[in-house]
Amino acid sequence: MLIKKPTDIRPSEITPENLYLRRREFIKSAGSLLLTAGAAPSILLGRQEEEFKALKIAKQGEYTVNESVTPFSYASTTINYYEFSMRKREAKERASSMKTRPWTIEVEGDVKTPKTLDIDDLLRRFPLEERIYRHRCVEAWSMVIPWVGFPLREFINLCEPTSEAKFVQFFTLLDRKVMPGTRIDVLRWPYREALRLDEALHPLSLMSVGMYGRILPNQNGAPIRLVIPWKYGFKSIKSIVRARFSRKIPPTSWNQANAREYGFYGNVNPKVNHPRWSQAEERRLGEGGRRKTLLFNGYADQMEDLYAGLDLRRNY
Ligand SMILES: Nc1nc2c(c(=O)[nH]1)N[C@H]1C(S)=C(S)[C@@H](COP(=O)(O)O)O[C@H]1N2
Ligand SMILES: [Mo]
Repeated sequence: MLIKKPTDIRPSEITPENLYLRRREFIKSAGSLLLTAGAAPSILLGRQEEEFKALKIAKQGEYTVNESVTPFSYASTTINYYEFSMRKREAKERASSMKTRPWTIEVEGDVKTPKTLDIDDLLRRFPLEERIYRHRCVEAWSMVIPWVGFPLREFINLCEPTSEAKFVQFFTLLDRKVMPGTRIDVLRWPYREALRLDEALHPLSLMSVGMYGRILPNQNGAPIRLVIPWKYGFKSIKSIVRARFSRKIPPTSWNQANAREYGFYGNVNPKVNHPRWSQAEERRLGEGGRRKTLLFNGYADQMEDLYAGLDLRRNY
């Protein structure tokens, strides 16, 4: 158990009660605001977000959904990052001590030549776009998040996979000193996730470096993470340090932990329930009531023939 020393508490965490309540009011009204592409999401930001550096966004990306953006206060706190803790608030607090520079990604396996990519080189190479995507956790909550990043396919092309490569597997940083959650073997560490190469090359697949116009908070996967909007959140692996290309289907942490509950695909599907709960509905954070969950999280039109002929019930 980690005890917080008074010196670890940042001034931004000390919020007078009345300020906190007014903030809640503000969030409520901001939550009902509909953002269209190009609108500055700054109205959704409060004092605590200003600590995250603003990013230069070159363009508004495609596939932006026309739904109310979830306030940053939800997106930055309703998180999952088991390396730090299985409890959301604790994970957020502990993640603040992760160092995100220097940061490199090792590229290996079925590639022309293995190489090491530096995050700052990637940021210089690829213009950043903003894409407002639906985000659906397997736990049946959802949000709408303005991500900042570049197409995953640009990253894949830079890696130069061989023509034999059929899958790409990603790994998260494993630093046991700052990640006390890894002392418990709930998952196989380092956290690993994988996609079929054609899924990774799909134009919806995003490599994200920021959200709400700013760099990613550590708890959301800084400095670089996947965002695969038609899949459950667990596929969107955080704080990536390695990409491995292969011919054979690679292991993934959740599937290794419980194959009956978490398949390789993790595609959002209201008709395929989790063995312990229904996936037919979801709670959109900041909204009352529940929404019907949509096939492929509402991106079915973009899936075209990606899964043609695949039995989605068996391949969950
Ligand atoms: N390395 C790592 N990546 C991870 C997780 C994790 O525990 N560790 N949790 C996953 C799960 S279950 C979800 S729902 C999403 C949540 O992304 P968010 O916290 O930015 O909302 O991150 C995914 N990526
Ligand atoms: Mo999740």
